[in-house]
Amino acid sequence: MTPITIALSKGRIFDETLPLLAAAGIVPNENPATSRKLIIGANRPDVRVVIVRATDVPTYVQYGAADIGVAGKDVLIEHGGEGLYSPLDLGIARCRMMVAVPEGFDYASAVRQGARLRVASKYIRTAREHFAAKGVHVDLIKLYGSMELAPLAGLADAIVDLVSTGGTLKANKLTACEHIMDISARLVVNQAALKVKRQTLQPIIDAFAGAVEE
Ligand code: PRT
Ligand code: MG
Repeated sequence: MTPITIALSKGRIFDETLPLLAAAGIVPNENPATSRKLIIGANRPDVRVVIVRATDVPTYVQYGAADIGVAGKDVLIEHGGEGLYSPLDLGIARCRMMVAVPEGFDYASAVRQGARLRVASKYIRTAREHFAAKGVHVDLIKLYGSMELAPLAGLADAIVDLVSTGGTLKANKLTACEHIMDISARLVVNQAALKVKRQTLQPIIDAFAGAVEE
């Protein structure tokens, strides 16, 4: 039996991947939400799950420290996808990448007037491509979290962030003014592992694909 390693982040990615794993006959022994373990065994002795930060999933898979993983499209775009095969949109952890500004800020007219906007985001690559395609002049400021604070504290005019219910924007008196893209999580596979461990990996990929289609 070839052992395989699956990289997941705790929280919504882990929770929403559980039914897909179950379809492949894989049941993790513990939930990282309650366990502090970073390596979790499963009902199948040949399978282990490593718990990493969401942004680190593509890196673990790229270098072969994990054979497969689940990562948001947002994370994959910022990573660049080198060495990764990404065969499946899993349709989980859905949200939208949006531009947001303080309530009352007239984004459309600022853009029309060719104003240079300061935009804070964790998603610099996505933001750069979006504004370049629209011909909007921006200075991008890299943040690692709590983007919603940036306009309130005077750090930026706008943010690029993920929006799900819209509750976080609302609570901070921000409003979404532009849709950049829909986001969902993808299966990522190490390209070399797919060749060497195909007998073990392909049935898992197929089971995920079947579960997604339902
Ligand atoms: O939380 P941590 O800093 O450890 O890492 P992370 O935020 O990268 O991980 P996690 O588990 O929060 O997100 C993992 C993946 O879930 C992301 O890469 C996205 O692909 C996806 N996802 C889906 C989301 C959301 N929905 C989401 N709503 N990721 C983050 N959010 C955040 C958003 O950034 C904002 O702060 O939730 C807030 C907005 O939510 P609403 O419901 O108030 O609009
Ligand atoms: Mg988070």
